[in-house]
Amino acid sequence: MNNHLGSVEEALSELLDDIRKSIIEGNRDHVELGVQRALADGHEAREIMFDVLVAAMAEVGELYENGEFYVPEMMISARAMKAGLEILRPMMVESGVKPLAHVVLGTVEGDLHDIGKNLVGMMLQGAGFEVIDLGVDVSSKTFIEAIDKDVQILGMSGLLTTTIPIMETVISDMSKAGLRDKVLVIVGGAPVTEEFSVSIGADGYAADASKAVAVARELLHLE
Ligand code: B1M
Repeated sequence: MNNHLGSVEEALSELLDDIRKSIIEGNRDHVELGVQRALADGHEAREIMFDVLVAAMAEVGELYENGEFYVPEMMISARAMKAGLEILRPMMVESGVKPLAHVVLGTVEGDLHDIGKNLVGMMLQGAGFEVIDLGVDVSSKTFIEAIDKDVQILGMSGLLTTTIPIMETVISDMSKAGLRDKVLVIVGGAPVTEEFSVSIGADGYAADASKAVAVARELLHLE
Protein backbone atom coordinates (compact mmCIF):
# COMPACT_ATOMS: atom_id res chain seq x y z
CA MET A 1 0.00 0.00 0.00
CA ASN A 2 2.67 2.49 1.03
CA ASN A 3 6.23 1.84 2.04
CA HIS A 4 6.29 3.15 5.61
CA LEU A 5 3.84 0.42 6.70
CA GLY A 6 6.66 -2.14 6.92
CA SER A 7 8.32 -0.40 9.85
CA VAL A 8 4.99 -0.08 11.70
CA GLU A 9 4.37 -3.80 11.22
CA GLU A 10 7.74 -4.66 12.74
CA ALA A 11 7.06 -2.51 15.80
CA LEU A 12 3.72 -4.15 16.67
CA SER A 13 3.01 -7.69 17.79
CA GLU A 14 1.20 -9.85 15.26
CA LEU A 15 -2.02 -9.52 17.20
CA LEU A 16 -1.90 -5.72 17.38
CA ASP A 17 -0.80 -5.49 13.77
CA ASP A 18 -3.84 -7.53 12.74
CA ILE A 19 -6.06 -4.90 14.37
CA ARG A 20 -4.17 -2.13 12.55
CA LYS A 21 -4.58 -3.90 9.21
CA SER A 22 -8.26 -4.61 9.91
CA ILE A 23 -8.88 -0.90 10.51
CA ILE A 24 -7.17 0.02 7.25
CA GLU A 25 -9.16 -2.70 5.45
CA GLY A 26 -12.32 -1.50 7.20
CA ASN A 27 -13.07 -4.92 8.70
CA ARG A 28 -15.19 -3.98 11.70
CA ASP A 29 -15.76 -7.55 13.00
CA HIS A 30 -12.03 -8.30 12.95
CA VAL A 31 -11.31 -5.08 14.81
CA GLU A 32 -13.82 -5.98 17.54
CA LEU A 33 -12.44 -9.50 17.87
CA GLY A 34 -8.85 -8.29 17.73
CA VAL A 35 -9.36 -5.70 20.46
CA GLN A 36 -11.07 -8.27 22.69
CA ARG A 37 -8.24 -10.75 22.11
CA ALA A 38 -5.59 -8.10 22.76
CA LEU A 39 -7.26 -7.16 26.07
CA ALA A 40 -7.52 -10.83 27.06
CA ASP A 41 -3.85 -11.16 26.15
CA GLY A 42 -2.91 -8.50 28.68
CA HIS A 43 -2.47 -5.44 26.43
CA GLU A 44 -3.57 -2.20 28.08
CA ALA A 45 -6.50 -0.21 26.71
CA ARG A 46 -4.29 2.86 26.38
CA GLU A 47 -1.69 0.96 24.33
CA ILE A 48 -4.33 -0.47 21.98
CA MET A 49 -6.00 2.94 21.64
CA PHE A 50 -2.96 5.08 20.87
CA ASP A 51 -0.44 2.65 19.36
CA VAL A 52 -2.96 0.81 17.20
CA LEU A 53 -6.33 2.57 16.69
CA VAL A 54 -5.08 6.15 16.57
CA ALA A 55 -1.98 5.14 14.58
CA ALA A 56 -4.10 3.20 12.07
CA MET A 57 -6.42 6.19 11.57
CA ALA A 58 -3.40 8.43 11.02
CA GLU A 59 -2.36 6.00 8.26
CA VAL A 60 -5.87 6.13 6.82
CA GLY A 61 -5.61 9.93 6.80
CA GLU A 62 -2.30 9.69 4.93
CA LEU A 63 -3.74 7.24 2.42
CA TYR A 64 -6.61 9.68 1.81
CA GLU A 65 -4.27 12.63 1.41
CA ASN A 66 -2.10 10.63 -1.04
CA GLY A 67 -5.16 9.82 -3.14
CA GLU A 68 -4.92 6.07 -2.35
CA PHE A 69 -8.15 6.17 -0.31
CA TYR A 70 -11.39 7.95 -1.14
CA VAL A 71 -14.21 9.05 1.17
CA PRO A 72 -16.00 5.63 1.24
CA GLU A 73 -12.82 3.77 2.28
CA MET A 74 -12.10 6.42 4.90
CA MET A 75 -15.63 6.10 6.30
CA ILE A 76 -15.46 2.29 6.40
CA SER A 77 -12.11 2.44 8.20
CA ALA A 78 -13.48 5.07 10.59
CA ARG A 79 -16.46 2.83 11.43
CA ALA A 80 -14.16 -0.13 12.03
CA MET A 81 -11.98 2.01 14.28
CA LYS A 82 -15.07 3.23 16.13
CA ALA A 83 -16.07 -0.38 16.91
CA GLY A 84 -12.73 -0.84 18.68
CA LEU A 85 -13.01 2.54 20.35
CA GLU A 86 -16.40 1.65 21.84
CA ILE A 87 -14.88 -1.42 23.55
CA LEU A 88 -11.96 0.58 24.93
CA ARG A 89 -13.80 3.76 25.91
CA PRO A 90 -15.12 2.59 29.32
CA MET A 91 -11.68 1.25 30.28
CA MET A 92 -10.00 4.47 29.19
CA VAL A 93 -12.41 6.51 31.28
CA GLU A 94 -11.95 4.16 34.25
CA SER A 95 -8.17 4.28 34.05
CA GLY A 96 -8.33 8.07 34.01
CA VAL A 97 -6.79 8.57 30.56
CA LYS A 98 -7.56 12.15 29.70
CA PRO A 99 -8.65 13.01 26.16
CA LEU A 100 -6.47 15.53 24.28
CA ALA A 101 -9.35 18.02 24.44
CA HIS A 102 -13.14 18.21 24.39
CA VAL A 103 -14.68 19.23 21.06
CA VAL A 104 -18.29 20.28 20.51
CA LEU A 105 -19.26 19.44 16.94
CA GLY A 106 -22.36 19.95 14.83
CA THR A 107 -23.83 20.81 11.44
CA VAL A 108 -25.25 24.34 11.46
CA GLU A 109 -28.92 25.25 11.66
CA GLY A 110 -30.97 24.54 8.53
CA ASP A 111 -28.49 21.96 7.26
CA LEU A 112 -29.16 18.22 7.52
CA HIS A 113 -25.96 16.93 5.87
CA ASP A 114 -23.99 14.83 8.33
CA ILE A 115 -21.67 12.48 6.45
CA GLY A 116 -18.70 14.87 6.46
CA LYS A 117 -19.39 16.00 10.03
CA ASN A 118 -19.53 12.38 11.22
CA LEU A 119 -16.26 11.65 9.48
CA VAL A 120 -14.63 14.65 11.14
CA GLY A 121 -15.99 13.47 14.51
CA MET A 122 -14.70 9.94 14.00
CA MET A 123 -11.25 11.15 12.95
CA LEU A 124 -11.06 13.46 15.96
CA GLN A 125 -12.12 10.59 18.26
CA GLY A 126 -9.58 8.36 16.59
CA ALA A 127 -6.90 10.95 17.29
CA GLY A 128 -7.76 10.97 21.02
CA PHE A 129 -10.24 13.88 21.27
CA GLU A 130 -13.51 13.64 23.20
CA VAL A 131 -16.26 14.62 20.75
CA ILE A 132 -19.65 15.93 21.86
CA ASP A 133 -21.64 15.49 18.66
CA LEU A 134 -24.73 17.72 18.62
CA GLY A 135 -25.95 16.27 15.32
CA VAL A 136 -27.44 18.29 12.47
CA ASP A 137 -29.55 21.46 12.26
CA VAL A 138 -27.85 22.79 15.39
CA SER A 139 -28.95 26.26 16.47
CA SER A 140 -26.53 28.86 17.78
CA LYS A 141 -28.22 28.57 21.18
CA THR A 142 -27.61 24.81 21.28
CA PHE A 143 -23.93 25.25 20.34
CA ILE A 144 -23.49 27.87 23.08
CA GLU A 145 -25.31 25.77 25.69
CA ALA A 146 -23.07 22.79 24.94
CA ILE A 147 -19.92 24.73 25.84
CA ASP A 148 -18.98 23.79 29.38
CA LYS A 149 -15.71 24.42 31.23
CA ASP A 150 -13.97 21.45 29.59
CA VAL A 151 -14.71 22.40 25.98
CA GLN A 152 -11.71 23.81 24.13
CA ILE A 153 -12.88 23.57 20.52
CA LEU A 154 -16.18 24.21 18.76
CA GLY A 155 -16.42 22.65 15.29
CA MET A 156 -19.06 23.65 12.77
CA SER A 157 -19.82 21.85 9.54
CA GLY A 158 -21.88 23.31 6.70
CA LEU A 159 -22.74 22.03 3.22
CA LEU A 160 -25.22 24.64 2.04
CA THR A 161 -24.18 28.08 0.83
CA THR A 162 -27.45 29.40 2.24
CA THR A 163 -26.72 28.25 5.79
CA ILE A 164 -22.96 28.66 6.28
CA PRO A 165 -23.37 32.39 7.21
CA ILE A 166 -24.89 31.04 10.46
CA MET A 167 -21.35 30.12 11.49
CA GLU A 168 -20.64 33.84 11.87
CA THR A 169 -23.76 34.23 14.02
CA VAL A 170 -22.53 31.44 16.32
CA ILE A 171 -19.12 33.12 16.65
CA SER A 172 -20.77 36.44 17.40
CA ASP A 173 -23.08 34.80 19.99
CA MET A 174 -20.02 33.17 21.57
CA SER A 175 -18.49 36.64 21.98
CA LYS A 176 -21.71 37.97 23.52
CA ALA A 177 -21.70 35.03 25.96
CA GLY A 178 -18.07 35.79 26.91
CA LEU A 179 -16.89 32.46 25.46
CA ARG A 180 -15.01 33.51 22.36
CA ASP A 181 -11.55 33.82 23.91
CA LYS A 182 -11.96 30.53 25.83
CA VAL A 183 -12.98 28.30 22.93
CA LEU A 184 -11.29 27.83 19.55
CA VAL A 185 -13.52 27.62 16.47
CA ILE A 186 -12.86 25.31 13.51
CA VAL A 187 -15.13 25.33 10.45
CA GLY A 188 -15.44 23.13 7.38
CA GLY A 189 -17.73 21.72 4.73
CA ALA A 190 -17.74 21.77 0.93
CA PRO A 191 -18.65 25.48 0.40
CA VAL A 192 -16.43 26.69 3.27
CA THR A 193 -13.05 28.14 2.29
CA GLU A 194 -10.03 29.44 4.14
CA GLU A 195 -11.02 32.99 3.09
CA PHE A 196 -14.54 32.50 4.40
CA SER A 197 -13.26 31.16 7.71
CA VAL A 198 -10.99 34.18 8.13
CA SER A 199 -13.82 36.57 7.18
CA ILE A 200 -16.11 35.21 9.92
CA GLY A 201 -13.35 35.21 12.55
CA ALA A 202 -12.90 31.43 12.94
CA ASP A 203 -9.57 30.18 14.29
CA GLY A 204 -9.17 27.35 11.82
CA TYR A 205 -10.45 25.83 8.60
CA ALA A 206 -10.00 22.28 7.39
CA ALA A 207 -10.78 21.04 3.90
CA ASP A 208 -11.19 17.44 5.01
CA ALA A 209 -11.50 15.23 8.07
CA SER A 210 -7.85 14.36 8.40
CA LYS A 211 -6.86 18.04 8.12
CA ALA A 212 -9.42 18.82 10.84
CA VAL A 213 -7.33 16.67 13.21
CA ALA A 214 -4.14 18.42 12.14
CA VAL A 215 -5.73 21.87 12.58
CA ALA A 216 -7.12 20.97 16.03
CA ARG A 217 -3.71 19.69 17.17
CA GLU A 218 -1.97 22.76 15.75
CA LEU A 219 -4.35 25.22 17.43
CA LEU A 220 -3.81 23.47 20.78
CA HIS A 221 -0.03 23.45 20.19
CA LEU A 222 0.06 19.64 20.34
CA GLU A 223 2.33 19.32 17.26
CO1 B1M B 1 -27.40 17.70 -0.44
N1 B1M B 1 -26.62 19.24 -1.36
N2 B1M B 1 -29.09 18.67 -0.29
N3 B1M B 1 -28.08 16.06 0.30
N4 B1M B 1 -25.81 16.90 -1.01
C1 B1M B 1 -25.20 19.16 -1.69
C2 B1M B 1 -24.36 19.74 -0.57
C3 B1M B 1 -25.14 20.00 -3.00
C4 B1M B 1 -23.76 20.62 -3.28
C5 B1M B 1 -25.63 19.13 -4.19
C6 B1M B 1 -25.64 19.89 -5.49
O1 B1M B 1 -26.57 20.61 -5.73
N5 B1M B 1 -24.62 19.76 -6.29
C7 B1M B 1 -26.26 21.07 -2.74
C8 B1M B 1 -25.82 22.34 -2.06
C9 B1M B 1 -25.75 23.50 -3.01
C10 B1M B 1 -25.28 24.71 -2.30
O2 B1M B 1 -25.68 25.05 -1.27
N6 B1M B 1 -24.38 25.38 -2.98
C11 B1M B 1 -27.24 20.26 -1.93
C12 B1M B 1 -28.60 20.57 -1.79
C13 B1M B 1 -29.10 21.76 -2.59
C14 B1M B 1 -29.47 19.83 -0.98
C15 B1M B 1 -30.95 20.06 -0.72
C16 B1M B 1 -31.36 21.53 -0.57
C17 B1M B 1 -31.69 19.37 -1.88
C18 B1M B 1 -33.19 19.59 -1.86
O3 B1M B 1 -33.84 19.09 -0.99
N7 B1M B 1 -33.60 20.37 -2.83
C19 B1M B 1 -31.20 19.26 0.55
C20 B1M B 1 -30.93 20.12 1.79
C21 B1M B 1 -31.45 19.50 3.01
C22 B1M B 1 -30.97 20.28 4.21
O4 B1M B 1 -29.83 20.10 4.60
N8 B1M B 1 -31.80 21.15 4.74
C23 B1M B 1 -30.15 18.20 0.43
C24 B1M B 1 -30.27 16.92 0.96
C25 B1M B 1 -29.33 15.92 0.85
C26 B1M B 1 -29.54 14.47 1.28
C27 B1M B 1 -30.41 14.31 2.52
C28 B1M B 1 -30.19 13.74 0.13
C29 B1M B 1 -28.08 13.96 1.39
C30 B1M B 1 -27.47 14.15 2.79
C31 B1M B 1 -27.40 12.84 3.55
C32 B1M B 1 -26.64 13.03 4.82
O5 B1M B 1 -25.73 13.86 4.97
N9 B1M B 1 -27.00 12.23 5.78
C33 B1M B 1 -27.37 14.92 0.46
C34 B1M B 1 -26.10 14.66 -0.09
C35 B1M B 1 -25.51 13.27 0.15
C36 B1M B 1 -25.38 15.65 -0.83
C37 B1M B 1 -24.06 15.47 -1.60
C38 B1M B 1 -24.39 14.68 -2.85
C39 B1M B 1 -22.91 14.82 -0.87
C40 B1M B 1 -22.55 15.46 0.46
C41 B1M B 1 -21.59 14.56 1.20
O6 B1M B 1 -21.99 13.83 2.10
N10 B1M B 1 -20.31 14.53 0.75
C42 B1M B 1 -23.69 16.98 -1.90
C43 B1M B 1 -22.98 17.16 -3.22
C44 B1M B 1 -21.49 17.21 -3.03
O7 B1M B 1 -20.98 17.63 -2.00
N11 B1M B 1 -20.79 16.87 -4.07
C45 B1M B 1 -24.95 17.70 -1.65
C46 B1M B 1 -19.29 13.63 1.31
C47 B1M B 1 -18.71 14.24 2.60
C48 B1M B 1 -17.68 13.29 3.17
O8 B1M B 1 -18.08 15.44 2.23
O9 B1M B 1 -19.65 16.81 3.67
O10 B1M B 1 -17.97 17.94 2.11
P1 B1M B 1 -18.34 16.81 3.00
O11 B1M B 1 -17.28 16.75 4.20
C49 B1M B 1 -15.88 16.76 3.98
C50 B1M B 1 -15.26 18.16 4.00
O12 B1M B 1 -16.13 19.16 3.54
C51 B1M B 1 -14.81 18.34 5.41
O13 B1M B 1 -14.43 17.02 5.80
C52 B1M B 1 -15.31 16.08 5.22
C53 B1M B 1 -14.56 14.80 4.96
O14 B1M B 1 -13.43 14.97 4.19
N12 B1M B 1 -15.69 18.86 6.44
C54 B1M B 1 -15.16 19.48 7.53
C55 B1M B 1 -17.01 18.78 6.59
N13 B1M B 1 -17.39 19.33 7.73
C56 B1M B 1 -16.26 19.75 8.35
C57 B1M B 1 -16.07 20.39 9.59
C58 B1M B 1 -14.77 20.71 9.96
C59 B1M B 1 -13.69 20.44 9.11
C60 B1M B 1 -13.86 19.81 7.90
O15 B1M B 1 -14.47 21.29 11.13
C61 B1M B 1 -15.42 21.36 12.15
